[in-house]
Amino acid sequence: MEQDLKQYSARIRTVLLKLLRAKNGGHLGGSMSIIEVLSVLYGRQMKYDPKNPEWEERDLLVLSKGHAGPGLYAALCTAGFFREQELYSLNDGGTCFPSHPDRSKTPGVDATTGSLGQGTSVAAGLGYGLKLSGSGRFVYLIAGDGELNEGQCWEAFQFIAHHKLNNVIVLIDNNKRQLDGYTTDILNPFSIEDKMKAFGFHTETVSGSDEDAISHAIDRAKSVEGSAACIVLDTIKGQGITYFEQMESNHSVKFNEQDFREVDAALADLAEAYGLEVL
Ligand SMILES: Cc1ncc(C[n+]2csc(CCOP(=O)(O)OP(=O)(O)O)c2C)c(N)n1
Ligand SMILES: [Mg+2]
Repeated sequence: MEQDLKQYSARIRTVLLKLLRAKNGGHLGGSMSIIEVLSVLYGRQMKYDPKNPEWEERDLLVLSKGHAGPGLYAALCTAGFFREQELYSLNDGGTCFPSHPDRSKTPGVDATTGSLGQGTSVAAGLGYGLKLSGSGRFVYLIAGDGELNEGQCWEAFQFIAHHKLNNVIVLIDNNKRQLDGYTTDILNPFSIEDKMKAFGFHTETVSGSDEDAISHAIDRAKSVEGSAACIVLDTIKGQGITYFEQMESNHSVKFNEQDFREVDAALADLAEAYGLEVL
């Protein structure tokens, strides 16, 4: 179904913030930076059926930066895979919503991830298998910029490029930060776009907060022939709330009183700007 993507992003971000508020915090920074791309994927680009999560013609998403599970759950919830109330068991014993995605537990989750790097190989294998079977389904891979420190990513990318897997759309969340600092300080990735080009990918960089730009880039990536495609998303860790964007360490936040106030203010702003349900 065609969605107003700004509105759709606001709905996903609202579900995420309410969830984190209920859990006194969590993996905020890397969840916030992928809200817009998730909005484009679930609001426009991907084929799926929330009533039939195992639908054999669906497209697949591999969230290789699995610590952003709460962001993915918020998107799946908004897409109708489960009710918001169910989400509030996040991280509890026996939950269907572990902090990192588990395909055996959560409707709509296509790949189990969390050990950084591994999802890139999963996506490569899924894409290769689908290609061999002549399927037209797409695999969307979301990897983190810090995650690219894992050598495994580069093996997988080489494989995807070598086999010209144009059914695997590689999306890199370039939010410039990883767990405990800036990527340029920890292990400088230099130009990710140049690297992916050198690996043989059709590559472009777009603003990761601009849904239309992301969607058009995905349209172009899907029509690439003869090579694989990569989109580098220029994002901000904590994207969407200035206070959290500027927070020194926003990877996993345990909310203090000020943080709760900022979350409440952001939720009120979203509700007003997008006519969302009053909290
Ligand atoms: C193999 C492995 N090593 C270390 C970690 C711990 N870890 C979790 S998130 C993270 C940083 C990831 O940074 P990035 O990919 O930039 O993701 P962001 O938080 O910016 O979304 C690290 C090192 C892990 N999950 N897996
Ligand atoms: Mg990062």
